[in-house]
Amino acid sequence: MTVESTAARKPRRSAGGKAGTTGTKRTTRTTAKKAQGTDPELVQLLTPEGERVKNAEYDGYVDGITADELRGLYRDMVLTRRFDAEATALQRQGELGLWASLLGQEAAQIGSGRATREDDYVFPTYREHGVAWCRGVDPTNLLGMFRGVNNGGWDPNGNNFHLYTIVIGSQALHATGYAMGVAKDGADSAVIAYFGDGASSQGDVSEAFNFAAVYNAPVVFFCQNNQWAISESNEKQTRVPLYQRAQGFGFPGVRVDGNDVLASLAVTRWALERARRGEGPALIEAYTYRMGAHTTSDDPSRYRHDDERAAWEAKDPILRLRRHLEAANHADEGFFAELEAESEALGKRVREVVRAMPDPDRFAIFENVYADGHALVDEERAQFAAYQASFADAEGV
Ligand SMILES: Cc1ncc(C[n+]2csc(CCOP(=O)(O)OP(=O)(O)O)c2C)c(N)n1
Ligand SMILES: [Mg+2]
Repeated sequence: MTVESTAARKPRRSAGGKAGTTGTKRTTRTTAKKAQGTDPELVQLLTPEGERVKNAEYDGYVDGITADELRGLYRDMVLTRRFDAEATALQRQGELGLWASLLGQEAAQIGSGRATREDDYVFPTYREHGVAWCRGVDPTNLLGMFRGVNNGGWDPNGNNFHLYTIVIGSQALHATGYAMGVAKDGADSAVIAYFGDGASSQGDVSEAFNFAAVYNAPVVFFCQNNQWAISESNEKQTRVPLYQRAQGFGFPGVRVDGNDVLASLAVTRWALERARRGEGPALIEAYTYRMGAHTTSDDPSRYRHDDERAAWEAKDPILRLRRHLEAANHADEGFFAELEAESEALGKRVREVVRAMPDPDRFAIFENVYADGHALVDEERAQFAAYQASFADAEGV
């Protein structure tokens, strides 16, 4: 594909960016304005109105996309959003201890997730429900940890989708190490590490960038810049646009419209393909917005204004693809109605499965700490057993 080879010769974007020179005065307001589609640094293929715009560098990665595939991306986003809403509701009903919603980030996740190949390996944070969906992890498996009934919920090697990682940024190192192993094996698969804007401040992420660059590891760093790290805004994380960080480490960085599923797909394909060809790491900054709270324990009204959310609502990732599908006559009412029914059925299944999840054995937490057991763990188990037995209604301990 010509565009691929052009992109390979000119892996760029981090070099020569302008916004870094704007210094420290970037405000949330200007940042939000830049993402309207007028930002020359932002790769966008679909405007918020659903209009397909040309991009000489990245069009080639999605040129052959069929109406069926576009409907598929739409379906992925709708079902992921529905699953996510259901999980939030389940937490409110006391069925989950916590939930980290992906609301607003569906395009970044579905676009990048659908760009991965089966043999690629994905290292997520705790919010990548859309990527999990693309990898074929049953969504109900994501809920066990949030209900507190297991420590993970799926076999990472089953779908090449690592367990959720709560320790911010640490998975960037895991992914880089894994990618170095892939290269040593001589395989042509790639690795992708997800993390957030806040994680970019972690030493682990900088260390991962450097190792990946120096060892030319086939890893794509996919940073979802959702503008917030709990209550900390972008301005507290970086003085340059995040994608420009890559330049200092010696690999390309691209800022993509993370609310544009087509652009997210194209840019991630570009990065994964060059990694597979042995051209090393790339950083993708998916510029998006966390529409909901950080988690169900958070109240964003305490640190951000409603008008900011409203501005991003106008750039909704699902709405823009719907507009595009409708304008191009790629989907009729029957398609949308069927999808609505499918969403309902998914919601029902999620509710039923969660409520039926068995409580874990209360001593399971002491298992798998050491392969051959350990005196300290034995002592703690005995202490815990004595504590449990001290309850008046204790039975079977
Ligand atoms: C090493 C570490 N420090 C702090 C935390 C607490 N913490 C949990 S989420 C979070 C913010 C992460 O923000 P970002 O990387 O932007 O990801 P987002 O939640 O926005 O997706 C923090 C500080 C943690 N889990 N791990
Ligand atoms: Mg964030």
